[in-house]
Amino acid sequence: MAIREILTVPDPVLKQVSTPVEGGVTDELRALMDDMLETMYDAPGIGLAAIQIGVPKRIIVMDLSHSEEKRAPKYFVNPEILETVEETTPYEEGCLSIPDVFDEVDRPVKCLIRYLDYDGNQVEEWAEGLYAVCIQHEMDHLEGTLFIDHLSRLKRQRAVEKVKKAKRLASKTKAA
Ligand code: GNR
Ligand code: NI
Repeated sequence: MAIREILTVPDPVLKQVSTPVEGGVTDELRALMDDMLETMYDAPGIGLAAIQIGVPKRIIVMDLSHSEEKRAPKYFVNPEILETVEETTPYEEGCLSIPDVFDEVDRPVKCLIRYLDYDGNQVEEWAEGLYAVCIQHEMDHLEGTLFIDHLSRLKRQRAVEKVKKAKRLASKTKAA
């Protein structure tokens, strides 16, 4: 397993639409998912889409357990949202690709999802609560959409400038 670099805005790779995995869940794909999970835990975050480490494939990992002792990793290959309910609710979101930026996004409170799991079995289930928020955030990544794309243009520009500035400062510190 290996920790990979997480891409941050304004990296254009994050805008790419990811393509479906073909040929099912292979050992090679599981190795990639293991790396994604390790990268996510290290960050730390509760979800990660493959595009965030520069791999434009429709793969997501997640762990909502918030506990290092009782880890509960979830893996999603070729996930689809089949249905959403009409009711929406705001949740304060963050993103590992937009460090230190948080804002409220309105999303449907429940969604029905279908995906292949780590063993390649097809799963269909309703997601709700934080699970629903996170899977919709990650599914957006597969379409090249970030949570700041749901905000006003001003807020989006401010967010990108904040990350750019932090990167400039970090590179200066390293050079000095
Ligand atoms: O770690 C993360 N936390 C989070 C909080 C609220 C809503 C969504 C998320 S996902 C994020 C990790 C990430 O960037 N996944 O793409
Ligand atoms: Ni994200």
